[in-house]
Amino acid sequence: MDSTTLRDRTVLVTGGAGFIGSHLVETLEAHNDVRVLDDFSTGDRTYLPDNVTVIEGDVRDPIALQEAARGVDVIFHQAAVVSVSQSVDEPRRTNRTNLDASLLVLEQARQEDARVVLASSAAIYGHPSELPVPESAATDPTSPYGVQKLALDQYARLYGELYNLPTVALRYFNVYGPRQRGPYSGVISTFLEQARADEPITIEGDGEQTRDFVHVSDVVRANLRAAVTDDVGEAYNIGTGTRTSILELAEFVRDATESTSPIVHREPRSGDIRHSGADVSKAARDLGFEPRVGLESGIASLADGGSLTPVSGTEPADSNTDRGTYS
Ligand code: UD2
Repeated sequence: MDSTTLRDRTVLVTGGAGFIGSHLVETLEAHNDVRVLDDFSTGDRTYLPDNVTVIEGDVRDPIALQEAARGVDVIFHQAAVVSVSQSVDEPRRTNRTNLDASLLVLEQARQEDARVVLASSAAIYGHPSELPVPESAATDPTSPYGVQKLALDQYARLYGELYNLPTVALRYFNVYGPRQRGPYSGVISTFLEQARADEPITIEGDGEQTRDFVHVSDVVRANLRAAVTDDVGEAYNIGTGTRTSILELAEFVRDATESTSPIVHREPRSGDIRHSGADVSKAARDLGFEPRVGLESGIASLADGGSLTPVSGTEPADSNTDRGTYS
């Protein structure tokens, strides 16, 4: 199966001006009629190519959603409040965006007879009961954000079973890449900023905790595959299968930036997940998903200015090397 078969379709990307959404839009727009629904609360208009149709609005607004989704073939539902701590502070408000709006998206897709690819999360596993964690593992979220994503993930499956709606939920692990910024942007962008500013790199706890860091270009590829797979009604882990400790990560960032920033340790984050890593065999089998960007080269390319094209050596020979195109 070839993901470039997603051509000549009308597609909607909710949260299309955000970190992951905007990369997806950039890739889709080469061959498809792309619409973006975004309220620009965290997204950025400058990320959007000129030829996409922008509907400025809130994904919780049924009227805006109806307008954006009219006649589409596929909806990529990326809009969310991604901050775990915000969900702890405001469970009801974040539930409205992360869950109520997702139900609206699923309902709208029923109206339009459209496929839906939804952004789920590794957060649904909480402290994983096994490593690498397969999709069949116990789910035990430790935050409202995790509960909201778990409900979204389950609704996606249920809409397939009850209403025959083709859905695919992608359980993202720790996504990183260009355009990730802001206070909730994740450890890689924090470390890069610290190293560039010659400030200490701040490790929370002993740094032995591990994560599965996946480059946004690989996440885009997974979305494209999900848009064409016959294996609908399923959820897939989207990571790399490789775990990296935060200490190792700090060293990668120092090397990539040629920084002499010292590494300092702070109090561990309360409730931090100790280890997280994806079993990606189901995505490999059903979606033909294969992560291509290794962490060291991904960080090197970010340190280098964050070109969208994965750095050389990470692309197999058959890949499309157009800037911003992830085949
Ligand atoms: C990720 C997701 C989050 C949710 C969660 C589910 C990101 C950005 N966040 O949170 O949305 O899905 O997984 O479990 O992908 N750290 C430091 N120093 C810093 C910042 C972080 O040591 O300055 C540590 C932090 O304590 C943690 C690790 O780095 O152990 C990763 O932190 P994160 O905020 O990037 O991502 P995570 O896994 O908590």
